[in-house]
Amino acid sequence: MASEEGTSVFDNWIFKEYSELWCWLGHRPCNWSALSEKHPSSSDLASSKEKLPAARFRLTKCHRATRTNISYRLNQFLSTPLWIGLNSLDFDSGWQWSNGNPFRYLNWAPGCPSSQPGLNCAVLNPGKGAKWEDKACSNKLGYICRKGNATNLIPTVPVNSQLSYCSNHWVPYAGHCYYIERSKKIWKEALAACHKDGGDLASIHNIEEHSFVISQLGYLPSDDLWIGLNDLKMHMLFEWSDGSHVTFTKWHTGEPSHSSNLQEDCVLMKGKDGKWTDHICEKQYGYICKKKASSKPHGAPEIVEQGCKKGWTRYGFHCYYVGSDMQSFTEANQTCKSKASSLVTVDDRYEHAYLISLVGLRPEKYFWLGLSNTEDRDTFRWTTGQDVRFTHFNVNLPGAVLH
Ligand SMILES: [Ca+2]
Ligand SMILES: [Ca+2]
Repeated sequence: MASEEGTSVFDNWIFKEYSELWCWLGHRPCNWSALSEKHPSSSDLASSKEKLPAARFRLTKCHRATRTNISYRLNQFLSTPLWIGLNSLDFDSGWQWSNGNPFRYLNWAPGCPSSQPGLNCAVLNPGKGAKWEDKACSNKLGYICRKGNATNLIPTVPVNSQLSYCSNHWVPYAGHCYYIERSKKIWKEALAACHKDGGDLASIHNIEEHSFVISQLGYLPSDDLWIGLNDLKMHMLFEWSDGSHVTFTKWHTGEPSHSSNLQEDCVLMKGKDGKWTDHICEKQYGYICKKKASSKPHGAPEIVEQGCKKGWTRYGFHCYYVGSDMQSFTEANQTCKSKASSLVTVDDRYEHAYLISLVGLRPEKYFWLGLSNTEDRDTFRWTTGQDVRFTHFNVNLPGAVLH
């Protein structure tokens, strides 16, 4: 943070995150509560957990300075823009923080970010109420570093090793159930519909959950679907409707656009990558609901489990069992045989999706299928001998048959 001019005073100031400004005068640190000019109910803000960045600073504990001389110093020494971690250097995405934190709070200066190309990095401009502006990244400017523990922002995803159950149209993943509803509703009615079904509009907490939603729920590139993210309560601060922490964001290029003439307070998932965009809540779209999974099967799955032994689950005409001990392919094959079954075959993408829902909850990373080329190096066969009609090999695999 060193600056050529005014170093002695400038160096005595430290920005702490975005919510508080600390000053050092003599040997005494002074804590200033951050208030926003825009919000009249400043006492509420000051007491809330989510303090807004400082547009004005209120002196609380510093005995050696007055508001006037602090304002004077701020203007005098902190009037040059300073780089912060916000950037749009990934041209396929919207603005993001360089440390991977979710971009959920917006504090742009009026007219920013501009539509002009090439302005891909953000500065905090103390001369303009500490608001953010977009600038060409090649500018040489001062900067603010942030040190410390960001782990409180890393999601604590409960590892649910128990199988979880979802009824009817809900699809299970990691202890929750999800479904896409394409009947169009305004955001609030979509939320009410999810509530009525015992859930909430979907919240998405990490890249894995996001991938699950766009790959396993029947999500289409043509979809425009409401999710739970919104900034209805506090403008420019995005929250999940289910009250969970915002740990992850996946914005489209140029989003959130926070257009000032249109009140865009609700978030849609759209496009082939399912990225997010803030949009007008009163427009009608489909939506995604999410709820906690049950640890016990509901009525319907119990019926379909009929005909399977305890610990096995049923899909279509077959029963499935996921072994939890680590075995070689040959051992696993033997284990299945000893249970009067065979290593699994995958007939189609639906069965494939079912298997993902079975193993998605498990701590183990890899599971043997019944597919191998142990008999003939050039041909993959199912151990059951049935025809291979569906494969889902990873890119450039299988290596053995590529000569
Ligand atoms: Ca908004
Ligand atoms: Ca928008």
